Amino acid sequence: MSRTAIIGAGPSGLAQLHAFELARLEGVDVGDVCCFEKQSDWGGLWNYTWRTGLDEHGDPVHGSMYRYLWSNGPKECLEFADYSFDEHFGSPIPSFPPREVLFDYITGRAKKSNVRQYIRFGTAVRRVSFDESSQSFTLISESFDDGTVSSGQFDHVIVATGHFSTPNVPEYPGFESFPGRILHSHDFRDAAEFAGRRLLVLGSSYSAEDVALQSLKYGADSVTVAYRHTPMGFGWPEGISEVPALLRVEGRAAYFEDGTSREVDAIILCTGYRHHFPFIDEELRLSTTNNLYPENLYKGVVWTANPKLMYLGMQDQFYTFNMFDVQAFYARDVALGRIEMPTPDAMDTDIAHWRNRMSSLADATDQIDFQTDYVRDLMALTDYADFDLDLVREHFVTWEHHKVESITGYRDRSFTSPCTGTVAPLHHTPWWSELDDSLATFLHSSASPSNNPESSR
Ligand code: FAD
Ligand code: NA7
Repeated sequence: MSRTAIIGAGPSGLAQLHAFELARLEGVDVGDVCCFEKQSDWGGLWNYTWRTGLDEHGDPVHGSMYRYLWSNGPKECLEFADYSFDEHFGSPIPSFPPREVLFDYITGRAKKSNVRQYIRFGTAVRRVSFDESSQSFTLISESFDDGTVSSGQFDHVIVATGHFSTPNVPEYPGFESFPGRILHSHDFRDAAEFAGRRLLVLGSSYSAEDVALQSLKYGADSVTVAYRHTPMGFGWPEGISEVPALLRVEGRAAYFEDGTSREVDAIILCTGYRHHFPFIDEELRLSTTNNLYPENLYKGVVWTANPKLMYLGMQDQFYTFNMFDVQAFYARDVALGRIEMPTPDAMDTDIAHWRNRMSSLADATDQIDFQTDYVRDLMALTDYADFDLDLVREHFVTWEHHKVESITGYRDRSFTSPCTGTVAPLHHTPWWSELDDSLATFLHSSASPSNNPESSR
């Protein structure tokens, strides 16, 4: 019997389990499928933790999400083609749900397909190696329950451990004597902590944007955002301003490239994350920056030097859950031998084609088109349920325009489902004045609570 290991039970790992389970229900012999998850529950980053630093076992905390986090893209752009929001919640819900609502949705499908039985929780993978003679992987894992270390042989390994958990932490002159708190966005948990404070945020991408807005929303006195290369350039509400790169801090004073300086009370490094897989042997280990088409992954999934090893969700992401789904279908079909791998040269040529195109992308619309075409390519190679991909592409472009029109108001817009055609209702309270991010408040008066008995937490 063939054996497949999936590492991680976040959205990508759950997509993989779901894909195998669908094939099994169709009567396909999928062999033995085993998922290793180091946390005690599923959902990956969407499984919120208050912890920072080390977890209860002394392992690095995986979670990077914080209280009051609301989806930063329309939910219609990530909807599972085979499990709609309407099916899960029983009636239409607004387009930008808070974290708890998306957690409920992701895990609702996993409950429906009954894949929890395949997951070993509280089990961290410590090493993955490949033996040429047996053509199999040895996977060493540690169970947190009793501290036992186990070794298992697998024909295929699918890495779904995410890449937004190991922070990239730069240092600037003066940090060592700064008389306030310095933290990375990975450790940011509650914007209310910074009420009344003058914040300095480094970075000019999604985390910088959201941490700045959240902090002001929950009472920060002011937020200065320092960009390294390009400002985000949104029409910020009063209290947020952008300045060029930080040079150094002296006491509380932060000095910037344009010669200006400001006193600040705390510094939040929204400086991105590192792809970090210390548990994988070097010749099998993906090493990449955060980009839309990492090197050495054929179809963005298959490790070219050894196609029995696959990685999910390693790209920078416009698309998320539905892209992970299509990747999971592709990985499953490779593992089942339904898709034949081309020669190494042909794989390299295909990767080069995508990476050449990536290097000429001029703006966000080009990037959205690029990832749309990537998802389209994989959809054509799998039997993942059809959905209106062109509409999703259009939604992403519209969403980008909405952000330019109003960075505090873009979440108050409504989109149409590419799966069901449902038009989302508007949330009862504008996002900028909605301080409560609970599932109960969100569903109240915009939709009735889930009528799916499987969906409640
Ligand atoms: P993860 O969610 O990171 O899950 C990986 C899993 O692997 C975890 O459960 C982890 O415990 C497990 N794991 C790791 N190492 C091991 C090991 N050695 N052994 C066993 N298990 C292991 N996306 C959106 O679509 N909308 C958003 O609004 C959004 N907001 C975001 C906000 C933040 C702050 C961050 C950091 C990301 C956000 N994302 C958002 C993107 C996010 O990457 C995806 O939504 C999604 O969580 C990725 O799923 P994943 O399964 O690939 O990885
Ligand atoms: P990203 O999107 O990878 O962005 C990282 C940002 O950090 C980016 O603006 C970088 O600047 C900046 N950066 C990196 N190193 C430095 C240093 N040394 N100094 C200053 N600025 C730096 O990560 P995010 O956390 O924003 O987003 C990741 C996910 O979390 C995403 O999916 C969201 O949905 C939530 P640059 O642009 O290169 O000048």
